[in-house]
Amino acid sequence: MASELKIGERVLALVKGDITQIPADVIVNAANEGLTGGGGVDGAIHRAGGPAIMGDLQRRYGKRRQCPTGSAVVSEAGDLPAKWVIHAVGPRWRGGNFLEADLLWSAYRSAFHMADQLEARTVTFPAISTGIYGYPADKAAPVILSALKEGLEGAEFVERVTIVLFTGGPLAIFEEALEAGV
Ligand code: AR6
Repeated sequence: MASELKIGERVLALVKGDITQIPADVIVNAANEGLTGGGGVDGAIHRAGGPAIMGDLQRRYGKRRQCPTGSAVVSEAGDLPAKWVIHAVGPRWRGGNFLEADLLWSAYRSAFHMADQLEARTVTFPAISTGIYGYPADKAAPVILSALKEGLEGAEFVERVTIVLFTGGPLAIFEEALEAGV
């Protein structure tokens, strides 16, 4: 099964693991619109990174901060093995007729663009929206892979993007989608 796609000198890779344990210039978080922290990967990132992340979000974006679905913001990474965390907000799955694919695409493209502007060379992404927000992994995988492929094709700095899947099921689904062609 394919776990890497080469795009010229650049690479889109899939790995199984805990995103908080993998060093990268930028770690992308699956956040909510209020940037309040929460469960899933968001909880894990704030726990592992420590209070510096929330403190920095507060400083940059204020108490009433809002990050609309499909967009992203940046903070420092605290104790995580990264320079920055980019907090991207994916859509809740509502059956597929509520622009979910467009919003998921936009969350990935916004986060990617921000990482490239920060001159990141390595970026890790979780499978945004596919946990608490209920987006089926088999429907999310082609959207996510093509958004990141397009990002890599136009990148100035980003050389390696890794999608970190927490469990084996989603990893197999992403591998299959990569194999099927992006
Ligand atoms: N490393 C990598 N992936 C992980 C990790 C981890 N440590 N932990 C979970 N995942 P979710 P969402 C996977 O629910 O669906 C929060 O409360 C998980 O298995 O984290 O976008 C936010 O504050 C799944 O495949 O994010 C929002 O309110 C994927 O990460 C809401 O959840 C995304 O699952 C966002 O929901």
